[in-house]
Amino acid sequence: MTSSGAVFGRYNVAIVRDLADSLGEQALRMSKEEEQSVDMEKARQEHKFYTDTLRYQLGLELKELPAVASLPDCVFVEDTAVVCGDTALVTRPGAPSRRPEVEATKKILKELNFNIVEIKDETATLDGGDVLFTGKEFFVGLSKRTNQQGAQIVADVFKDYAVSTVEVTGTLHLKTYCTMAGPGLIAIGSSPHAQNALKQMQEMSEHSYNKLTLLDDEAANCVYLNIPEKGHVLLHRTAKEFPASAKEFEKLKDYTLIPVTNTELAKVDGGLTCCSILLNKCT
Ligand code: M3B
Repeated sequence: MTSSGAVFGRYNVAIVRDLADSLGEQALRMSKEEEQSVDMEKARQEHKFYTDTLRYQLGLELKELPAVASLPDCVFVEDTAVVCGDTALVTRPGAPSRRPEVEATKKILKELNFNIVEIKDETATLDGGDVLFTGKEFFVGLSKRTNQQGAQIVADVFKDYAVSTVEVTGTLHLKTYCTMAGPGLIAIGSSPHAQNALKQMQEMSEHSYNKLTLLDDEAANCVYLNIPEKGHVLLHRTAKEFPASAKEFEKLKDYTLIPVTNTELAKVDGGLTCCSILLNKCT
């Protein structure tokens, strides 16, 4: 468990995973209708910028897992584990095709000496993209991918924290339109679906949060880190992709803002948080 003095967003290790060549053709997509084809070369460039940023600009040690062709969604490691303090809960993804993805994550987390908890309950489903840790408590989205039993396991494992559930509508995962943009600062999209999720969280919480409302739901999926010597750092979607939301980010004081383009993985419902599991490894 995190000691109470832990700095929110302080990470020194990131687990990431290569893109599978099969992603473009086979990755799961929420809406099959307006199917846009993924430019795989561009997707790789964008992913490289993301991992280079974590490694070279922010100084994290990267643990890079190889892709597996039979796992088209494997780049989205966030969904495979929930890590808090020295405990790692390996998930049971809601999409059966994604379940084998957790093996590689489990192995690396074991090597990193985390206490591993696995889900034995075969009725439980849990995707990491539905688990929001605010620093003070957890919110777990009940979605197409995560169910009540899955949320209950989060509560059983991370006993030091309150765990509340949120009905997720209109999208795949809770974190599609809601993440932490800083200590006590919730980034939230402005769609009725996102606002409804926020309302549920506020009603259930004993804590009060500040909020950063973004015009575009997708822009609310951002990655906050607190890096020694740098302080607040935020990876967020670019002004080219979401101009109005980028203007909001630019108002944040005392932040190192890093715009990150994510046009290609977005076509298969991937956001910025999806592509890493951030860890604080005390050695
Ligand atoms: C997305 C998986 C896409 C699979 C992540 C959270 C927020 C914007 N085709 N997984 N964790 N979703 O995304």
